[in-house]
Amino acid sequence: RPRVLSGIQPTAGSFHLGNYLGAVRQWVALQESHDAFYMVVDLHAITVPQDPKELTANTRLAAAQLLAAGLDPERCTLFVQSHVPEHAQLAWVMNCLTGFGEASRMTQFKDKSARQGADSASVGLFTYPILQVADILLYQANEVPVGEDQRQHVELTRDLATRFNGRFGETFTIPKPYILKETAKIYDLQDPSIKMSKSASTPKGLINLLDEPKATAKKVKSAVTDTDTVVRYDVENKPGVSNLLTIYSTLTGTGIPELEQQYEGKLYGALKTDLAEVVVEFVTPFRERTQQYLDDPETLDSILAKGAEKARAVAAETLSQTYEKVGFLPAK
Ligand code: AQP
Repeated sequence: RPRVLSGIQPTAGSFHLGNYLGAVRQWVALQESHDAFYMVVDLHAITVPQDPKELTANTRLAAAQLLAAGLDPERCTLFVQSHVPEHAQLAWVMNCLTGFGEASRMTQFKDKSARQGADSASVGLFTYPILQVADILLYQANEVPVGEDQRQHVELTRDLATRFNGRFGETFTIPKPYILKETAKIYDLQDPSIKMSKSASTPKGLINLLDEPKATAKKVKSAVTDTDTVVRYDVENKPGVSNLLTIYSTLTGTGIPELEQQYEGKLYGALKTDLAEVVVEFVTPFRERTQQYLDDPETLDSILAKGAEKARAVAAETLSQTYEKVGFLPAK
């Protein structure tokens, strides 16, 4: 079976609809056909300041949400990044292989550091993509299911893997991004020109899956559309409506042309009211399942411990090959 690897940050507490539709939903599907490794990336989280207690709680919360979304520890390997020390170890080797200019071209760093003020951004935030390179290469992943915003980091991974293999001999599998066109980018409900994001979206533009369903319904109903009235998928001219159709279609499995037909002659209000119901139907059981996992932290921690053990077996093997290729004297 081909292997997949992906991760999600524990930062903000609740996942948002962009995280779910752009990434986690694909993770659930891929555990059926792939040897799947999924992790909560707490090392990535500390690239921006975190409250330690919140970080611990949010790491469990992220794992609980992944299980609630449908990850099955019998069918995939679910773990916490810091439980597998090889991530940081391989990242160092990869840091030393990356050009400063090459790292400076990563657009996510440019965006995030501009928001924080370039001088206060950490060096960790700058090297974040290289840690991601190590995450992927450690597992010899063939595919990396992510949203469009991560494509550049997978490209960097390909470049560095190719460079390492060329310089030291065949070591790493060259991975490919796995990005579904339809849900690659879910947009902010209030500003459909930007992606839905926990750091850039306003509260009204962001759907957090764990929020009160009533508040969520309200946000859907007040989503920005346009001055036209026709429900039609047209990203260029009708980005707001198109975004709503994407969300509707993915959550219900109804094709967009069918939805266009269903809302022919109806106004945006009808679409929004129905979509609000669809979203509430999705988030209500999701919230309940998440809470059930949180209510039993021992079981949750033991799932993560087993996952880390499985992950370490693979990661340790790759790291030891890498160290040998680089020429580190083996420890006796
Ligand atoms: N709007 C989105 N549409 C589609 N996919 C998205 N992803 C994030 N936003 C969207 C995908 O979610 C996965 C987990 O991402 P992450 O843990 O890196 O979260 P993030 O990128 O920190 O999420 P945000 O909200 O985008 O955070 P900020 O604002 O800090 O950048 C990834 O696969 C990502 O592609």
